[in-house]
Amino acid sequence: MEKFEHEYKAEQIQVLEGLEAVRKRPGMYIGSTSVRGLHHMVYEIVDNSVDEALAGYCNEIKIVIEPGNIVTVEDNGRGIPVDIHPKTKISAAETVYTVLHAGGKFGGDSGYKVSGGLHGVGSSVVNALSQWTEVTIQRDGGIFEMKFEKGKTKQSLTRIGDSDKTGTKVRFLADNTIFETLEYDYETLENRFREMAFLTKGLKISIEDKREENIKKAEFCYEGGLISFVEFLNKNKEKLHPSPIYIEKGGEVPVEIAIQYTSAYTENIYTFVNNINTIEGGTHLEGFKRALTKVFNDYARNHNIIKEKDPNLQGEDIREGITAVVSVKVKEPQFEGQTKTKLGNSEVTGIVQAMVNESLTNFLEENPNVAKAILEKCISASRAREAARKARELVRRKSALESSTLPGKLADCSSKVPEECEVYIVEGDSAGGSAKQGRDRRFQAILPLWGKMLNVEKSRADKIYNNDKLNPVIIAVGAGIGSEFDITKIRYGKVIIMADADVDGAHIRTLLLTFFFRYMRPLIENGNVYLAQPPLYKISKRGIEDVYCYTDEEMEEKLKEIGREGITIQRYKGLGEMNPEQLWETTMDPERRILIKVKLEDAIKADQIFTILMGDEIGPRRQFIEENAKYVKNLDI
Ligand code: TSJ
Repeated sequence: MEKFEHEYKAEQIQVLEGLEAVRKRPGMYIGSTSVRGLHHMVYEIVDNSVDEALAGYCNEIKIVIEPGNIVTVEDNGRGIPVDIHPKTKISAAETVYTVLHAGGKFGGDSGYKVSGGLHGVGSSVVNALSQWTEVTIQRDGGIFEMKFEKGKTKQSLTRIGDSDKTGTKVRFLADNTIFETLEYDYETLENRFREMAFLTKGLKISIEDKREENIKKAEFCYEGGLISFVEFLNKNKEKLHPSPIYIEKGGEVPVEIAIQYTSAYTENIYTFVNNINTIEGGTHLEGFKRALTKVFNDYARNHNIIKEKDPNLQGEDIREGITAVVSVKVKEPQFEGQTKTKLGNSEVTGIVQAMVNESLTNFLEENPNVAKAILEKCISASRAREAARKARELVRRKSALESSTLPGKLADCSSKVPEECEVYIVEGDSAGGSAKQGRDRRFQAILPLWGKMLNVEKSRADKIYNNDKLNPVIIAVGAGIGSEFDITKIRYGKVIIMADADVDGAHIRTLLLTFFFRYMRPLIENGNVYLAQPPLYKISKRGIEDVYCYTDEEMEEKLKEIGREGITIQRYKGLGEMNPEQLWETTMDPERRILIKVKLEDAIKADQIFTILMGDEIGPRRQFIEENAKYVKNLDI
């Protein structure tokens, strides 16, 4: 008996030490303590319910955000087991919630746990990083409840009533001493849950945001799974074949893929591992691309669509206009890359490749009309690529002869050392003029943008290259575009987009981000792209220096400090309203300015928004413009 108690204490101490470690270094467990990490808390809890759904015992998950940023997640699964562990005298439920990495120990494991996926964390981490948590479980005819504060048990599992239902409900408030903000972004959550519903066929996920008087809510359930996902992504596009191609295969590494081609010129391939969006791609994407190239080339040759003497179609020709979702399940995923969203498991390449080779070949043989429609597009892409290459060679030869090739509007800097040089891409001539006068010309170059906005999605590389708005950007950056982009040739270490904080400014930002994402992705991955942040307000008062405010909140704070007596407030509607000195002081001086480094996720978001913005449908476009102010704010996070 003595020994028994001793063991009990030792385990308890271990638990407390474990969760204390989580609170000491939260970033190591949840990725970051920014709003990204905050959202991760919700995903972590929801993933437990998704696992229950994958195991086949749950078909509904409800998420509610209450005033005060309290989150509730509820499912109709079996309920976390409540039986008491004979050795620890603690219920299975409490163990799951207090012991690091305790998930999945109780059988019923789907094998490909999404929970703990990205950062290898579990519900105990959420417990440790919450001010408080309440867990309610219905099973075995009863309702059970347990409570925690900052990871410490305040009430062990207690039976509080009877119930003939089953399910698990978790209600928690994230810890404001850990996270920089507790303010969830409804849209981010909504998008993630839509995505999860697409990835788990038949699972109903609802979200409700009750924080403001006007309640936002959405409900997602897709019987078509990935097919519905691709149809959703292609909603505003012209399709080359009526329904998505769907292929799947079970086994050690289950693979599920849906593909549909459109008349667009870009490729949209989304990849997931254990339901986590691998935005940096990886071995599964590699396998998919290789198989796609091989299958279409083989088909084209076997059916004499390309002749013996003709060269093979290239991968990029075959991916022009493709929309695809690739979802794989991997037991021990290795995540690499800048944001740990790149699959590293090398065995996955061959598995996906073999599966796509076989299934897609069969599909094309059985659907010759679809094969024909896609291959026509590939061949025309290949011809356009060839024509573009010739056009570029002409340009290059010309530029080798003429010595001055930089765009006329570019006011270059005197330094030629890329690491210390910056180029500001500025919308509008008047702002461009102020920027030229206000800059430090030793290391700051200014490129004013003018001309017609180009729809990147609806244009091929040759058109992009010759577009009057984008060509100067390409030449100024100096490293080419697309597969020929060479990061070692960039002329500036920082490429800074400077646009107004209004709808037009957001438009130009979105265009440029989409362009960089599509045609100079390494520039974003390498962290060379920035957004300048001009102030929104200037507060002037006699006897003190002018105070610039970059957000509404900052302005409120500053007004509290300064008081409202004898002040004038100027609201800047655009960069053009600032004189050169003001622009330098507030937005360009490295000592004082605020620069936001663009992350790959920001660019992806811009790219998705771009499709809506440039799509032919009026509805989504108006909606975008209405929600736009918010998007600009989100980018700042
Ligand atoms: F872990 C948690 F607290 F974060 C949490 C778990 C939160 C939420 C909202 C749901 C869940 C959860 C867990 N839902 N469903 C389950 N299922 C189990 O834990 C479970 C149930 C039965 C059996 C069994 O073998 O009988 C096994 C497991 C893992």
